[in-house]
Amino acid sequence: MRILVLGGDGYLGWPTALHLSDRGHDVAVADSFVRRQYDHELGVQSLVPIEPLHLRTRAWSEVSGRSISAFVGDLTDAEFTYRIVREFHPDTIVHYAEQRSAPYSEIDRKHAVYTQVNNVVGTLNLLYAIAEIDRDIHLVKLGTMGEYGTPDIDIEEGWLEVTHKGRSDRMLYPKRPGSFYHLSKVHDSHNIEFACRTWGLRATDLNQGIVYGQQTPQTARDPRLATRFDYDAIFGTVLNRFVVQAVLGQPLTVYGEGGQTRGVIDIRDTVECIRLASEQPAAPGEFRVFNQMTESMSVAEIAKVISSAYPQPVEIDYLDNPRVEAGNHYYKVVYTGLMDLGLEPHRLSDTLITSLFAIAERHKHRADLGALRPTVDWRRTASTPRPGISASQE
Ligand code: USQ
Repeated sequence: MRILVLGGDGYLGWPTALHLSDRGHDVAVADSFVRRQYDHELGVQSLVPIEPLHLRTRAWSEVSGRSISAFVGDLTDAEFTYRIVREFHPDTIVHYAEQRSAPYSEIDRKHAVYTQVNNVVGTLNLLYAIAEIDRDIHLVKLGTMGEYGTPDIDIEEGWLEVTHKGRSDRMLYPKRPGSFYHLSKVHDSHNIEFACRTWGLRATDLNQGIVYGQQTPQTARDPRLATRFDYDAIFGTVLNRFVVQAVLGQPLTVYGEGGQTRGVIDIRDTVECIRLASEQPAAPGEFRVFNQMTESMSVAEIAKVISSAYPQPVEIDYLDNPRVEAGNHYYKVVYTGLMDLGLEPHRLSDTLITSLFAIAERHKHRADLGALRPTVDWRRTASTPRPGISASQE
């Protein structure tokens, strides 16, 4: 199968491209390198060093004998988007090419506007490109569990059967997201569903939970194939951050009392979910939704798991929550769709945590302690992400 991975230079896009290539697919990646620019903007870097894309693809062909071609450009540039779809002519497009940090989108007006324009317009250009070039292309789009928020009822897989005043309908599950970033994915989901209904496109929307881990069997084959490991308060996600904080001898930063519960997933399962969804596509006209997570845990539980797995004593700091989110809430999610396609989940285990500690230990000299504390406050309309660094992007 020919698969085009958009955002193929990122934390998950790169390992996904390798996994699909390893499984015999013809893979191309497209990326604008904006993720690397956010590092410059915020004055941070991935804990694990990463190679430029052209060296990554060269290393992969040396190691595997397989080639991955690369396109450089931005999906908000419609001409670029049409060109890559026409030139590579994929069977499947895996779409990771979005600004994916909630805190980044909450820095100030500029970052909120940037996030929504970048994500929504990029996806809209892509939908038009598919509709005009080949409606049979299957779109596999990365959404987020955060689209749902934390409703006081069970979370279904994308759709909800509603009975209201004696009548029933199958409706998109109501969304109550918790940041302008998460909202951008809600808008995408609605646009994609509309495109499926109107133009007969086939799409899978993957509502992914918080990813943890840094290695897949393919990235582990050569240090030049490594993917990012973010630990800063803007792009680092909770479990990976706690691992790095423990290794640095810093307190784990639990926001609020840590009762907020989220779906989580191992990076090795992420790449496998993409393969399964690609190889078993949605039907023409179908907007298929899967909840891409393998277990749920509260932030306090994650902190406990990390602190008990680490051999030295670990302190936990309960900080005033900079976000606006429910602290203690009901959380029950259906996530059977991907298992029905064949996913065999890796649950969070001591082995994985120990190997993450080892990765963090190896690179801890690259860490910047000043990047650990949260600086973006949801209640304010303008935050300074790093003292001394003024964020500017539009
Ligand atoms: N949190 C802490 N301490 C920290 C960092 C985070 O308590 O040091 C808490 C947050 O308040 C939040 C939870 O941990 O309740 C998750 O935060 P996160 O930064 O790990 O993840 P989030 O902002 O939700 O975003 C990440 C990815 C995003 C993806 C999302 C999946 O960056 O792209 O969509 O996870 S989900 O969380 O299911 O929406």
